[in-house]
Amino acid sequence: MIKILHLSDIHMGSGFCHGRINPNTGLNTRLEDFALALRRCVDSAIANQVDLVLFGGDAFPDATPPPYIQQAFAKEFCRLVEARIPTVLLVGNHDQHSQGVGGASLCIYRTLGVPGFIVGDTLTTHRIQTRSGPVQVITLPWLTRSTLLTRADTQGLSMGEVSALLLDRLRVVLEGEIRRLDQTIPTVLLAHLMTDTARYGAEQFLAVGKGFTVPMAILARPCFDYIALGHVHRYQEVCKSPLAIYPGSIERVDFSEEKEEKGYLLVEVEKGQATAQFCLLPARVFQTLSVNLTQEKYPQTALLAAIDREIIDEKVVRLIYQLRADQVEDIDNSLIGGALATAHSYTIQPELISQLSRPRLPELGVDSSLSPMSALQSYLNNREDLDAIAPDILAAAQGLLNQDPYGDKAIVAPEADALTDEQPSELGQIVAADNNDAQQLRLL
Ligand SMILES: [Mn+2]
Repeated sequence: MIKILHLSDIHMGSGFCHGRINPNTGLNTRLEDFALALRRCVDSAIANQVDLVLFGGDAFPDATPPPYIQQAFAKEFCRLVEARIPTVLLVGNHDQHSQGVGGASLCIYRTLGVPGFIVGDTLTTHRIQTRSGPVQVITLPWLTRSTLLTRADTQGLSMGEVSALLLDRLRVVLEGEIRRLDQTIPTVLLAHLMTDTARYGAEQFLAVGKGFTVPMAILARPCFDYIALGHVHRYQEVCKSPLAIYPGSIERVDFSEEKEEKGYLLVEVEKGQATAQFCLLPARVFQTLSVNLTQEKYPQTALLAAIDREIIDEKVVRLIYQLRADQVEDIDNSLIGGALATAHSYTIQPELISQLSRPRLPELGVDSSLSPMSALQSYLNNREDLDAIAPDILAAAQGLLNQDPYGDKAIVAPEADALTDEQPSELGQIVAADNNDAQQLRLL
């Protein structure tokens, strides 16, 4: 029996906007939170004397993290070298350069020849000798067009056709790996991907429009004893036989993960079966406070009372309150900030509610089967104030829709956190003037 610690989606260096500078270290507190979460995973691997650590990809927010963030990551993983625990680092979409091959930020471990460390940046089988015997790990990094296809293969094909071709190639290459497996020893597939059986999570929201999903049916082969997944940030089991699990991220990357539990997996694998135990990590708590003040006679008092009812100490707090235009003068922002001072960090988002707010456009209803472009056209037909820039908006939207998700230029809103965090998409910026409408568009 092989004992494995499986973790994923570390995203070290993300979400600095939710932290502050620690005066004792000069570091952003969110970097310290993420490093602590990783330290707890490594502590557990050592304390439980696991035979193998599998990391499911997305080490950093991008392929070129600054050295001090690389260092925070390496400092924890290197303890596994000292403990002589073999480790596989899989390359996720955040670890890849948008062009070229390979995991830029993780390849340093191969270059340095770190003993026991394997970097999974190609679809390959690794035979690993552990204290409890041999195990085979097939690494399947985030697939891009250039991983399995040549430029000539995809000439003139639509996005959908490229995805279908990529899946066909995946089937063939995976089959090749499977035929070469040693049937007598435990086998794990370690993959960074979106699968069709995954439920809603931050990365799936990001995946809208990117759309490359690998059907579980391709992966769920009886020769695999366990499928260790990465990419989706919410912990979930996506297949029972063979057992396939996303452990999720180890810390909350943004507010879309507010209600998710964070942790890692301890897995026991032997030929023909696997069992997994989810181990909770005490991640930083995120909390949204929503307060509607539009009916309040004393909005400031009501807002302070609403904050006072909550325990916000050491949490990342997002205060969203609605008020009428004539109430704006009643709110003293410094008092609100004072009331939130015990939070780890906070943001305040006032939302002005117009008393003359227009009803939603019936043609943009939720059942609508409109294409994104005709939905945008309907929206613009009802916004005379945007007439002058309507052609530009339509052209920009068409440009976004034409972007090839596997191509070199696919930089626009590649991830969900890009949409919800600091970098709004171009479309987001154009419609951001009217928040309700922006949300309506995004739902399309
Ligand atoms: Mn990912």
